[in-house]
Amino acid sequence: VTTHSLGFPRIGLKRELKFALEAYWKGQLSQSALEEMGILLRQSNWSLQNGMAYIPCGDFSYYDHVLDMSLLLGNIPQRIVQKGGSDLDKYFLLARGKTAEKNGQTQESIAGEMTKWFDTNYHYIVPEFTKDSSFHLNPSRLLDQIEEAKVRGISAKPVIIGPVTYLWLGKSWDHSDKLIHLESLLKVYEELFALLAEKGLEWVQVDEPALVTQLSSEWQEAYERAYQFLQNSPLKIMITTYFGALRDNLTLACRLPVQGLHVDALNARHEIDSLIQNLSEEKVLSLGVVNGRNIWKDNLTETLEWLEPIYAKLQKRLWIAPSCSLLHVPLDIAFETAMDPEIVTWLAFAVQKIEEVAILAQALKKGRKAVYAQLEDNKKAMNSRKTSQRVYNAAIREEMASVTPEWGKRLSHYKQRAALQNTVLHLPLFPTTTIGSFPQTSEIRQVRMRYRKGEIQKEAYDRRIRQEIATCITQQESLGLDVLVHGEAERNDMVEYFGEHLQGYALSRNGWVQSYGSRCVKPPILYGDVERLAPITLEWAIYAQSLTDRPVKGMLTGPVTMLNWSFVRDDQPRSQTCLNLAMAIRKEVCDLETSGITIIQIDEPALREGLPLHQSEWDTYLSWAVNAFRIAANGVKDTTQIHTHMCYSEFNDILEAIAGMDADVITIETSRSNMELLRAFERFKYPNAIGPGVYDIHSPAIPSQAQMVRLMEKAMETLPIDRLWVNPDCGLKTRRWEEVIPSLHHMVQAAIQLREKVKMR
Ligand code: THG
Ligand code: ZN
Repeated sequence: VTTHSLGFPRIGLKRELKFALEAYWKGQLSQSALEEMGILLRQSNWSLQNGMAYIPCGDFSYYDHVLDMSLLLGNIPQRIVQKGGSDLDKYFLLARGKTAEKNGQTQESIAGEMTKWFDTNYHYIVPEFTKDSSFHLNPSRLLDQIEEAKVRGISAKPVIIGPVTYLWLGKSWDHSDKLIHLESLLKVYEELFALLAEKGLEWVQVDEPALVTQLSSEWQEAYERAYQFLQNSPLKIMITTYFGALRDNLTLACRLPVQGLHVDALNARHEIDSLIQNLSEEKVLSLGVVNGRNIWKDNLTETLEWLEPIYAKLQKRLWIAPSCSLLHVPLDIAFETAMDPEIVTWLAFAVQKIEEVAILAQALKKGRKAVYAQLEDNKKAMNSRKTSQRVYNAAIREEMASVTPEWGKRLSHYKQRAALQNTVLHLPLFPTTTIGSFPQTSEIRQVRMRYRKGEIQKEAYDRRIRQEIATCITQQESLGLDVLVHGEAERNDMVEYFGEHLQGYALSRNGWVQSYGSRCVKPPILYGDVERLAPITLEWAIYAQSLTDRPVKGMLTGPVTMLNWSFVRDDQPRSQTCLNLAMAIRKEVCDLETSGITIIQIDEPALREGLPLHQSEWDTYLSWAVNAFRIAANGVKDTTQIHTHMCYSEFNDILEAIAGMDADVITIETSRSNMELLRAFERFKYPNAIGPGVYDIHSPAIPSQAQMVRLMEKAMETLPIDRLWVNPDCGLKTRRWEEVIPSLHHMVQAAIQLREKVKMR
């Protein structure tokens, strides 16, 4: 049995790459020093994967591996090429853009679009195509890394994205058919494979995860064409699929004239028998047996029970690996010295997952006895997790069993509620608000960090946060906003923040996972039944409300987002974990209401990205996800106004579910799409109130009053004015006060102007 790894985290244990990149961008680090860091990280990654027979090469990236692929294929948009500069300059320009003043106010960014990598929390830069796209091989980066590996004696397996998936991931700017480019792309791949073979390489890993999605016959046929074209490749091709089962593409995948096929043996476990039958005798089958996306230890004995007969059948033809690239998990559990030691024994990060693959291979080759001690340790860990008092909470289980459909229903219909809320809230037409967070100064970040390290006492910390809340409220009052927020100075990442305050969650110190470019998240680990032991946000909300007569929104993260942005338990269905989270949040919602908070916002930015890859599973997911939101939100009186917030556009296909959430107000990201998104809401006849973002917070530009009036007038064409709110399109924590104050001033003035205009009509 041959072992391999599909890809490895590249950010570094202490996020070395992040800091090097950010210093380089600021001009504080030279290009050669940045590249020196790249060499160190690759070297370290290769040695950490040393137990594998084939080690990935080319999976390292300075920003994003899809962007690397665009460079490799010479697919750089003209607007970037025109700017000139080195390859690295162009690379970062396409990744991050550069905002340029135009006519003194509006700014133009030339960055590529970013979107989610399948159903993960990783974002890639979208390849761009037009009917005139052309490609050429630009292999120096990859070849350099291969040379580097060779010098170090690494048995490298280059990793690239396959031609069909590369096209599938991209966007056609002129709506021309992307598949017209297949032939010209294939010539570049052919040329690349010839070069790789010259380097003496044996295998190339060609990622084709699009094979786990629902493909039209055109795309299926593209697969046939692509690999028939490449079938005389001088090196062996391992097509890798992950994140799902092959389903309708199973026989297609087996038929492709390549030397190996990798499948996700967790998501496609039920297909493996059929794969073995369909795959011809000379082909290698690589099974992704260790979950590359979650952080639980694999049950090695169970996996072996299943794998041993397969090995007996396939012998040399069997390879094993993690299910996907380990990019989606943190690097090494060994450094989590502050975590509950019992929970640590249940976890495997990237380094440990490689070890697991190695142990499985040993057991297959030499018998379980050869790894007796490791298997016994693993059994102990499995048993500890299964029986731990930390996982089961009888009271919570009982409560969950008592949930009835009533819990998910408001008392009255939206129209009645809206009327009742008016009598309590007295909001003007076009009420103005923000999404929740205000700028996080480095000073306030430091205060949080020092409090966490025990360098600041609770009293001093509370005083400092209160001071920040007071400043934030004063600012909003003087700006004239109608519905205020406390500003979230006490929060780092929202999901991490709520994770820290809920029983059933463990937090890592160093569990960084790349989200995009130099940006990382530390997903909290939901290991057991979740319980809210004490109110979480109440104290801050009450304090903020005590400072003003205007309503202050309570600010919570919804159950679906908590689920999708955490590492969650795999011992029960996700739907049940989501419901469990919903009940904890519901308690917070009810406490806020009881304490006099009249508007409560429950954010669900991750609702859409949690959609299963296969459309046939959408309805089931949306049904339990929406239900969980409703359980969290709907324990309130009619007079309490529930808001929700979502970013990342493309709501068109899930509008029914969004309406099903029945929030009184939804604030969404629309400013960049110039309100296009609202058409969908109009077509669908979305029944409740909407705050279409009029201020693009992702840009440092200060939007003008006129610009925002224009956007709102566009919104008024499609939606009734008494159901429109005026707000930015996302939270303001990444912006600076100097940007936020004039922008919000313009926004409030825009609302005032709109009210005047309506009065005149
Ligand atoms: N929280 C979580 N997941 C997310 C988002 C989030 N996924 C999608 C989207 N938002 C990703 N966006 C970002 C934006 C900024 C950062 C990370 C993800 C970021 N991170 C800090 C960094 O890398 O320096 C670290 C933050 C920290 O100290 O905790 O800036 O909002 N869970
Ligand atoms: Zn947002």
